[in-house]
Amino acid sequence: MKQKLTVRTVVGAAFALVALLSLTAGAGAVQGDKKIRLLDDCDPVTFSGVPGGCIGNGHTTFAEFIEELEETQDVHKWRNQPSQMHLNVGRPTLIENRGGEVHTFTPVAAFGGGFVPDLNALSGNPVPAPECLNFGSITFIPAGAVEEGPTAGTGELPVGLSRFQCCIHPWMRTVIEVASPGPQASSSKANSAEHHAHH
Ligand SMILES: [Cu+2]
Repeated sequence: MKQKLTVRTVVGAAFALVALLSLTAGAGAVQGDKKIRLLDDCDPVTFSGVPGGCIGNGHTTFAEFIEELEETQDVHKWRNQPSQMHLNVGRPTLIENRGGEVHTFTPVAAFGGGFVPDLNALSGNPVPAPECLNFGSITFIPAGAVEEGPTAGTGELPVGLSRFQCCIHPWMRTVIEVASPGPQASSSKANSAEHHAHH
C-alpha cells in the first residue's frame, strides 16, 4: 500500500514536470519574432517606370492598379498582413516585404497620406501624415527584405495602440495593440476611474 502511494506520487511528479517543461517550451515559442508582411502584386513590366521599380512575378498591371485605386480608394493586394494585432510586452517583430515594390512601415500618430501626392489623392488621403514627410526618419524596405521591427513595450512600440503605415501606399496599414504587462483589468479600471473623476 505504502509502495503504491509512492509510485503514484512519483508518477504525479513526473506529469507535473512534463507539464512544467511544456509550459516553458510554450513560453519560449511565444517569444519568437512576430512577422508582419508587406504584400503587393506589381507586374514588373508595366511598373518599370514607377520610382523604385518592381521586381518579382506579380500579375497586377499598373493600369489595373490605378483602376482599382480609383474605384475603391484601395488596392487589395497591396496590404499589410496582419492589419491588426495584439502583442505582449517583450515580443519582437520582423517586417518582411513580400512584394515587388519598395514599402515603408512607418509609425504615425494618426493615419494620413504618404509622400506621393497622386496616390494620396486616389486613395482619399489628401493630407500627408507628417511622419511621412520626414524623409530622414523613414525606413525604406526593399522588395524581398526582412528587417527587424520594433519590440513591444519599448519606446518605439509602447503599451497601448500604435499605428504604422506605408508612406508610399497610405492604405497599407497596421494597428498594433501592446497589452499592459500587469493584470488585464488594470487599464480598464484606470479608465473607468478617470471616467468617474470627470463627473
Ligand atoms: Cu507600400
